[in-house]
Amino acid sequence: MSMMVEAAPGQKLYRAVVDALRRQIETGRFAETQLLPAERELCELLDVSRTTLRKAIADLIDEGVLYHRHGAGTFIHRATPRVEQPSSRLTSFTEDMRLRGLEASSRELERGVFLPTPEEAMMLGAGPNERVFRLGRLRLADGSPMAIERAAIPMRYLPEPDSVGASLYEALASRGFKPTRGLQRLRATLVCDADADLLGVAHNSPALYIQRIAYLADGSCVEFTKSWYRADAYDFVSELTLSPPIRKARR
Ligand code: 16G
Repeated sequence: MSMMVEAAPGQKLYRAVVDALRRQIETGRFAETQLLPAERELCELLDVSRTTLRKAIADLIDEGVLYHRHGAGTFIHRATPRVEQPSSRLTSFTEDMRLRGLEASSRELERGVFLPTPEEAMMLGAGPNERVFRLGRLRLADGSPMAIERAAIPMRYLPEPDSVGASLYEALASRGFKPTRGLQRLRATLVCDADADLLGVAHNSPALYIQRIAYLADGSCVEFTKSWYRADAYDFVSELTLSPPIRKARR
């Protein structure tokens, strides 16, 4: 099985290797192990030098297609599930993934009780001395990173931060504080390098930055969360309706 590559006129040979490897990955050639064959084997397959291959692999690592694990080799990122999310429903990540038949999991980045930042105090309508519970998580679907979420909850709703397990909304619901209304702001952004590494995407990749403020039925604010969703994994879908006709007031 050879994978001969030929550079197009004006194209550098290593870029032709990038294209050839990407095609092979997309068509699932190395899918079984997710481990890229050894350098020597690939050089033979592609009939290129080590230097050319290494340059191509470095580009694919930058693009987030491959990643290197020290001492173990070069791996292919698992295909990320693409998720369509109605932007008008107040659901939790765990519920959203369950509805799609995907298993939600998290890697915890931060958990603790802090004095609020001015932004948190303002968004939560909390006093400057009212402590907040902060939870930062990398959220995964079937093991693939989807989003980074940093939530702040006034302590009075979650006095025992350790009681939060896999789902923040479940923990709030079990104390009778499930949010019933939310406001969400969404904008495009580029991820910082540290977040790109967590999300398994190339540096400077685009992301959807979302701020959610969630309220209880009595109007008090229970959650302020900032999230960075992978742009290649999430579609936020909105339903549009005609607004009801404006009636002229009768005189
Ligand atoms: C969603 C919410 C987030 C909330 C989380 C709770 C968006 C953009 N964000 O991801 O604000 O904190 O769900 O999920 O939808 P959990 O109950 O699974 O922890």
